[in-house]
Amino acid sequence: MTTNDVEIAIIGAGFSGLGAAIRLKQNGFDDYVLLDRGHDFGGTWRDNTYPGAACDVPSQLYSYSFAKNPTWSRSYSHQPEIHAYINDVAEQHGIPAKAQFGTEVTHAEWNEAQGRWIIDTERDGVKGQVRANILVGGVGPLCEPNLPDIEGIDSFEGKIVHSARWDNDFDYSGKRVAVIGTGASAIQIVPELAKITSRLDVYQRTAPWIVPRTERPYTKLEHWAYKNIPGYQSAVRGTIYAANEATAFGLTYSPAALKPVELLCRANILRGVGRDAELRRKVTPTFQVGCKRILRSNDWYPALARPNVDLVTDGIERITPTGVVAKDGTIREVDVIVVATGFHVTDSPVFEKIVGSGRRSLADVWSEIGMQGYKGSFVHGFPNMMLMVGPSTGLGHTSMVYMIESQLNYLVDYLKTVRAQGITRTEVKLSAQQEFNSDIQHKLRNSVWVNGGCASWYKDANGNITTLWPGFTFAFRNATRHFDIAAYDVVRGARRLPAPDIDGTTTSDQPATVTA
Ligand code: N01
Repeated sequence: MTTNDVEIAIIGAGFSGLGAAIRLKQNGFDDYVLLDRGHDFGGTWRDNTYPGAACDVPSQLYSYSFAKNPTWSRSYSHQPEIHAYINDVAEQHGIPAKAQFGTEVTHAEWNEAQGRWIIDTERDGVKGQVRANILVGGVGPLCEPNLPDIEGIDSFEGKIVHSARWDNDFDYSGKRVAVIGTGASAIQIVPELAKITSRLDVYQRTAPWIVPRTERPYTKLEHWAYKNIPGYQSAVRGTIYAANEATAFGLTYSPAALKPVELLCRANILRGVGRDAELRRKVTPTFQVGCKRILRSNDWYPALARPNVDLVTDGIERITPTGVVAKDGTIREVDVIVVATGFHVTDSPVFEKIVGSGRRSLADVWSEIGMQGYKGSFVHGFPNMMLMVGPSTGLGHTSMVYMIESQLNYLVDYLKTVRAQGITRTEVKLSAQQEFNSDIQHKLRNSVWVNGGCASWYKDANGNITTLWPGFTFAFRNATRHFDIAAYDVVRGARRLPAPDIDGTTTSDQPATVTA
């Protein structure tokens, strides 16, 4: 087994983990490692390669503020371009040398005696260990595919593929395909598959609200302006940001203010479906706009109106070896089932692998109190660990990269404080965490997510919203500008190494031997 001793271990090389690595390097924290099970940077933008995968936040805002990209080809970017952007940024900042790809974190446990995290890894079947004073979790909430628990699904003899684990080597053309789900992923997949499949059955449980997608290629003049006019790109970015924040007001405090959005969605339905009254009825949502994520598409409704596409709203009774049986008894034989059923967000299997004080995992703690943390970053019982895109940081209206960069400010200030004050152990106070969460729940009480009459992945098994940041994102930016040490119990002093290892053997605090 190989071991690697570092000051900081970052898990995940998506927008969060890469951003952390860059900001650490810029601020003189060089003793860190970046672990990722994939083979390059990008996280969810590396993994989601389904046809039509694209971002529904404008390109100008969906990028790091410190690495603006004047060459985005379109106003909304598609997955290959975002994936390439993330890898380019990593190269420009010299991060690849710090990354260990193909490295799965199998377990990470806080060792109180040693005052550090013991992180077990596996790479090509070879076990390794990273020991770090501080753990930064950048695994993201949309990484563990949620497979639907439908009777008989395991008996299906054709091909089953999840939207986030797309098989690009398989030839879907001419096939009979069933798509389960009508969320953000499905509405991008279906229009593309509809063009090439012989039949496409779309199983809808809940119709989503969908606004038009104002996507277009940038002109040469715009590209010139982004490159050559100082401040122009920042001004465009700022304008998009401000417009999006207006939606935050409606979502959190006054759902009635979202009526114009609903009218826009209704017009989108009329334009896309035309005269087919039955299809219009099926695709018109019955909950308040904004309660689930508002989607963006111009081609979803026209795709549903195609003669080879059938929108099934009767629900799925079971799956047989050769097809899908709807609740009305109709059997539809298919060659392929696409499950676009989202992710384990509030019940991620990753939570079982992260074990804090008293050998209690995140799954143990959160199964009792719900997915709670302090400022989306620290969790009581998990010393020296900061989560990126942790509880209460999700958004329904603007770019997650803005939230990530806010957390990066907090991370850097935390590390500077720890270094300046000789702090060896930091744990958020339970009282601070509880107060923070009561405030979040108080702010959510009038929100559309609570009152809009829908079920969504924003809610946990108890119906509580533990995923979203209520209100304006600049409030989160302000809350995370400085590390507020008063909210934490800290221990100062020298590190207690060498010390007995987790398995009883003795380790020394020698420089790293890198996992091969
Ligand atoms: O997943 P979802 P997603 N039987 O959870 C249905 C981000 N994203 O992968 O609504 C039948 O939204 C479920 O039905 P219902 C974005 O944040 C961003 O599409 O629960 N159906 C729903 O229709 C997004 O919110 C982009 O009734 C079942 C669908 O499956 C998040 O990822 C692009 C079912 C799941 O929708 C997740 O989106 C793509 C069952 N047993 C994704 N179980 C951008 O553009 C679930 N469903 C940035």
